[in-house]
Amino acid sequence: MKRRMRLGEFVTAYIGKLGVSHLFGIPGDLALKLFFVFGRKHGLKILTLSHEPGVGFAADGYARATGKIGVILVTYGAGGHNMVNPIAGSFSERVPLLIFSGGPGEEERKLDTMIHHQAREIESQHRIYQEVTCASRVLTDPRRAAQDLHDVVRTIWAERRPGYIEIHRDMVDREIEVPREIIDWDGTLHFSPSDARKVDEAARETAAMFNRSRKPVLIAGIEIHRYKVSRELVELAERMGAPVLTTVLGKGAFPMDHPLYMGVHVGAISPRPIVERMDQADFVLNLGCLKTDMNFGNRAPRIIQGQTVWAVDRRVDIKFHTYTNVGVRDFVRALLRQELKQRHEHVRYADNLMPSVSRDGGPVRIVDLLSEVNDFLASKRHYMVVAESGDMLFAGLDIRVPHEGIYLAQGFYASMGFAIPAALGAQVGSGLRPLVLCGDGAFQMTGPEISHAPMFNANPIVLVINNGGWGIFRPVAERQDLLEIPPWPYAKLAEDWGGVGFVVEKLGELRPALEAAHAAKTFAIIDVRVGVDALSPMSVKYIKAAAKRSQTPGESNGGRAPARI
Ligand SMILES: Cc1ncc(C[n+]2csc(CCOP(=O)(O)OP(=O)(O)O)c2C)c(N)n1
Ligand SMILES: [Mg+2]
Repeated sequence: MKRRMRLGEFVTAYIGKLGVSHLFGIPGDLALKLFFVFGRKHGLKILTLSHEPGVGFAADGYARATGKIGVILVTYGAGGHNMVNPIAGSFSERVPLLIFSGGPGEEERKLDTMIHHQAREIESQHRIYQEVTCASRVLTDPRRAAQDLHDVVRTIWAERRPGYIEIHRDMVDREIEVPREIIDWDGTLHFSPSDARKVDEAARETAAMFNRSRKPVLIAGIEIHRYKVSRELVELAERMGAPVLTTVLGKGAFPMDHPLYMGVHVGAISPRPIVERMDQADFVLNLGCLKTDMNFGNRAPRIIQGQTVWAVDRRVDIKFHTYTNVGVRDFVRALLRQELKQRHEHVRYADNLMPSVSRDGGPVRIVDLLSEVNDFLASKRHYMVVAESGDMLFAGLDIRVPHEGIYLAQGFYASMGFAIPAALGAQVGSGLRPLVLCGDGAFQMTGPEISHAPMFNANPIVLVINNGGWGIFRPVAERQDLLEIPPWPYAKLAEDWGGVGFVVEKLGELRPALEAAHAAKTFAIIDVRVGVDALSPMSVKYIKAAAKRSQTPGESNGGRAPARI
């Protein structure tokens, strides 16, 4: 980096300092210059996909799997607006992304005409992004541009959320001033500091409550992951010797094969042993758990008054008071400095899987499919699992990825189309091979992005759970025909796109297909034909619980209550 640089070159060098290896994008005329500056030799590795939503999910998967910032480039308007949904998902689920958009230059703005790709006003796109980012700037001032970018990136890191930078095409070659502080900066970013006195007092109070309790439980949420405090959490859990649960969104924040891991807590619809253990709890320590409907089985979280500590969003709620300015990372570390009375509870892992007595023959049931996938994963290393929205979002809760494997899903925002592109980005960033659980409907949204996999040596194994439609709504739908989707030749498409394809019609064919996919160097699609009404045990519980709650007699849907999915 130099004191004076062209803006495009500065931005490329700056991203390099962040330790980010890849940039995800699709160019357009208003972003073309920047795209090619980014892509210069010795610049960044550029990954393009077919459609901006795929690009956004891929960058999100990269960020989730690596803990780095995912960087995106889109063109203005058509590209930028196409990208809004994935960014909104990353905003909700606290994924740090940096989005660059091109834009019209000064000369074009003076033409006194509308500029192609424009929606309402030139500034509209920036305004839209202000809703779904934690910081945003249009880089127009050569004296401030470097500092503006640096400010946005520091906020992205501190808040674990996307940030937006617009660079109009005539700015890319403009010379800018780079402050000495940025030239000297080593690329390290910091989380927001906590108030040390409050951290200590909150930790002391929490430790005292824990030490007095007889049946403590620990619940780990997504912030544990995002604030990179998983290792310390394992140490804390071992010091406490108490069972650890994760939330739906936080699945993967605690190793799934750790002896203290009990499973996923989904409020009242958790597996029975988890519900029973939670009922006995006289102290619940929630670390980094967002209070979302999905995390609590669509109910208000049951807070045992006076016996719950909740650390999230930089605050710690204890009994009826709150410590502000306490980040979960500092809180966990402070808890490790306390005297903790170690328990030695024998924890049994619990899920919803009760596979058929005979798992061979017969059509594939989801419960058996999940058991088969778990058996497969138990014997393998270097896999991650990515679960798509729809039935697989709930089904995935019963998947166990051993050996500290990564588990990715949009457990709250739940956008269809996430899994396949996210798996591509996650593999490129982490090197782990993704096993993707994807409904046929979701595959038809972004599944074809898998055709890019050979271009960047990615080889996910995709299980397309083929029930011929948007199956999760079948139990509550008045008209089944409205949920049907066209049959795609998924396995054949895999072959045509440079991968391998399998069709599985009987459960006994699944394991051989998984092993053959495992042995293949290319990506694989396994088209698993399941019954039209096949659903995972978790979805069934979720739908029943939702229906029970919202049932009002005499509704026009014949008493079938809508579930929120
Ligand atoms: C982008 C987006 N559009 C719509 C939805 C609503 N939605 C949730 S699940 C679902 C159907 C899922 O069908 P499929 O992928 O085949 O999974 P299945 O439940 O059949 O296994 C729909 C339309 C959504 N979550 N995201
Ligand atoms: Mg389906």
